[in-house]
Amino acid sequence: MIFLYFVGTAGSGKSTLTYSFQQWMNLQGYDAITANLDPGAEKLNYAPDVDIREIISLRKVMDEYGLGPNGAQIVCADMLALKINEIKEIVDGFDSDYVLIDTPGQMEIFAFRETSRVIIDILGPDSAMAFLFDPFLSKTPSGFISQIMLSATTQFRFHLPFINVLSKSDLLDETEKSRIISWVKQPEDLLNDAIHENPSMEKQLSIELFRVLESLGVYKMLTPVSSETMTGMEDIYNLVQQVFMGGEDLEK
Ligand SMILES: Nc1nc2c(ncn2[C@@H]2O[C@H](COP(=O)(O)OP(=O)(O)OP(=O)(O)O)[C@@H](O)[C@H]2O)c(=O)[nH]1
Ligand SMILES: [Mg+2]
Repeated sequence: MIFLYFVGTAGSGKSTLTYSFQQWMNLQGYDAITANLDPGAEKLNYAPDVDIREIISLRKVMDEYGLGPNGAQIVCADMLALKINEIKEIVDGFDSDYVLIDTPGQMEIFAFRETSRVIIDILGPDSAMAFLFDPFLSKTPSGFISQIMLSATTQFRFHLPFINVLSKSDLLDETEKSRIISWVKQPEDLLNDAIHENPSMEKQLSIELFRVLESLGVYKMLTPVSSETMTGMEDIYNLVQQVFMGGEDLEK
């Protein structure tokens, strides 16, 4: 069983991509289930095969402990870790090749909490993470750099095979897309555009910073995807296959 976690800032398209990637996989004849790990998801635009909301309710935790939504999310994250064996049993029951995991909207709750590591470890050793770059935040150099930092932080926390995807890429025009791709390929372009956006950034940023992050593999590659046009689904699949099977195709 391969576990693929979709992580990204609020509204970056995690839930939609979890579902559309499952649909793409199923169409190709691969076996994949979806699991929602967000106890606070008010409305999901798909019906996950495994749903944490059936076990833990954010609303109930808020009422019982007299907490606001963010405090309650943290309590839920801890509860989730305590109930992870129960969830693992449900997931294992599906005996699927792939488990696509939709993570909480407030990404820091998943990315920065120790409990997530416990959850990932217990669910299964073959895990990878896809970090979604929000297309609107990615349009400006400063927004793009913030997301590189977030992606890097997440990679350092989990030490898992990692892929960066440019989410909802159908919402960007060709010029915007190629500018973003050039930032990934040429750190000099990113630095120049950042300084052009705000000259005072020259003091805060240096090309060495981008070079270090690039050489660590933090943002070497950014794959444009879209749940709207189904762009990039095959790329995600191939990247994950490379990690776990050395590129060999799964049996359909
Ligand atoms: N055009 C376009 N819209 C998209 C795409 N993916 C998601 N959206 C829209 O973006 C909005 C947010 O998508 P979600 O999938 O709910 O994002 P999320 O990251 O799960 O959001 P939270 O869980 O609330 O953090 C919704 O209105 C989606 O319809 C895409 O590929 N293209
Ligand atoms: Mg969501």
